[in-house]
Amino acid sequence: MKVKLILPALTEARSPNWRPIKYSLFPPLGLATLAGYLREDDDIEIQDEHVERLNLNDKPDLVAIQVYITSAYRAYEIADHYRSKGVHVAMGGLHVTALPHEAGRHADTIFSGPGEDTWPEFLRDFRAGRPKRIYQSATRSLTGMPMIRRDLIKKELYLVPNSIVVSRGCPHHCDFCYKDAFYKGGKSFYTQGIDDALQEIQRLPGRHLFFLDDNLFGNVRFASDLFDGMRDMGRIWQSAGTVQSVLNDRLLKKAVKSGLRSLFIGFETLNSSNLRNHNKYQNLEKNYSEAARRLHDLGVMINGSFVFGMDGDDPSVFDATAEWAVKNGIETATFHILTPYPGTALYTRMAQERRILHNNWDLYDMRHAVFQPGKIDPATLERGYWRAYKKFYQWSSIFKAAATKKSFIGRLRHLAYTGGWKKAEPLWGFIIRHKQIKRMIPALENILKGKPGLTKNEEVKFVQGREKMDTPHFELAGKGGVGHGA
Ligand code: B12
Ligand code: SF4
Repeated sequence: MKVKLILPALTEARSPNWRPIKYSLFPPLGLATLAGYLREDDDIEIQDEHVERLNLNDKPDLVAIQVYITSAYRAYEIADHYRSKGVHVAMGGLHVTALPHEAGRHADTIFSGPGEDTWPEFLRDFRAGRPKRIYQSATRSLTGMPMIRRDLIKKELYLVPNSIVVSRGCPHHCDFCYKDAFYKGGKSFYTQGIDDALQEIQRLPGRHLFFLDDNLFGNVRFASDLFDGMRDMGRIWQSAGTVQSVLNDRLLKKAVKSGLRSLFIGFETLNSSNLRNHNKYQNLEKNYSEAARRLHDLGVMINGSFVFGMDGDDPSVFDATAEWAVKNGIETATFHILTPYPGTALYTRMAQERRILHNNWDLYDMRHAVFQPGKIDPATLERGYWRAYKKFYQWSSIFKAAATKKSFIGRLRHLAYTGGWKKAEPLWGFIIRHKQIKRMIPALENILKGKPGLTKNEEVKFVQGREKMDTPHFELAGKGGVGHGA
């Protein structure tokens, strides 16, 4: 059977002349996971429009499309194209789960929720010639999953080919998060077996890993066993976590010993009434500065995530947030405009209050105000969002933030990382266009590596681990890299 798996891109990532580096970071892990359920003799192709031009002239037996909100219209265009040729089109992912009726108009089969239970069931039905219209995920488990078909990924097109997820979902319930809507009807937080997770890690070449888990630290026991198991692997890794998880000193130290070097943290807002309004109770009364300090003391860089436009925000929020991030030596910041994704509690509330401005999904990209904010008007919100970025990434701020680092090497690392990341977009564009991205991996990996802030004893052990890692086995594979998620 000939099967084509497609990850469509949003408009800005399709331009042959200009693609922001963030679209060349991660391969389509979800589709490679689904490919694992196909047979060895199936003819499978994965195409990711973020990094390659799609070939739409073929006629496979089955096309499966992953749909995010910002690529929904493009996904529908591709689906309509294949259906007009008589190809069976299956669609799934976050946006399909949120709006099954909308997606259903463009597909023969739609999937709600994660695909590990429904996709194999569909494949059996499809091969037997009786595929259903809708498959709803209910049984959630990562046990006994087939191997992810990483061999189908064009690794040379990505800066972070070693992305990995060892859990799904998160134990929290922030009202703006896609999570509760996506996992409705079953478990909303579950992990792989620890041995399976460690084996998956061991199979990955190179030294650098990026865990894309929503909250890698969400199950303390699992995380603790995972970090123990990774301790002597000599890896360098990045992931996402909460402020709460960082304040768990023991777990954090274990993470650092196992190679944590950069963490994406959902600070979201410095205003506690905002936290309450959005169900982000896990951040309440947590000392953000203390969390940042602990990470920096241990040599871990921070990508701080902040959301603008919550009801408690007034026009001072943009400067105040950027200044806080600089003062606390945050290396990279990701600012977002609050975006009510359909299916979330936030969307329902905003719709009831008649505050949704439009449903043009292209603009639901966290850079546009698509709802009426409380104390600011939408235009001010958008302008303030860009101003915060400008303020945070101007050289004077970068130097100021770097100056908070205790050692000279720490300051240098900050400058190299932040400067290289945001100030070099044109260079990244050139590198992507000339398909040279994998040449950048070792340089970036070196910056990321840094020096963990451990005690003398801990450091001796760490260096021993690193020496083990610097064997030809790892160097030959030579993959790895650096980067941050959405
Ligand atoms: C990595 C990542 C990216 C990467 C790359 C995406 C990629 N290559 O897949 C980059 C940096 C490019 C990116 C960009 C953006 N991202 Co992003 N990203 C993620 C992240 C962190 C991980 C995705 C992942 O790999 N998950 C692990 C795999 C195993 O799961 P999966 O992909 O969901 O696939 C499973 C199911 O969805 C399902 N499934 C999916 N497709 C299909 C199809 C069929 C037929 C079937 C049966 C099943 C099925 O089965 C799979 C196995 O269970 C998620 C958060 C998250 N945890 O998912 C955010 C997330 C997907 N991103 C998000 C957003 C908003 C964006 C941006 C708009 C941000 C921005 N302002 O630029 C852009 C635009 C993306 C686009 N193209 O439209 C939102 C999506 C919201 C929504 N409702 O769609 C998320 C959920 C983050 C969040 N919490 O808000 N992102
Ligand atoms: S902590 Fe993060 S992943 Fe978990 S529900 Fe909140 S926003 Fe979503």
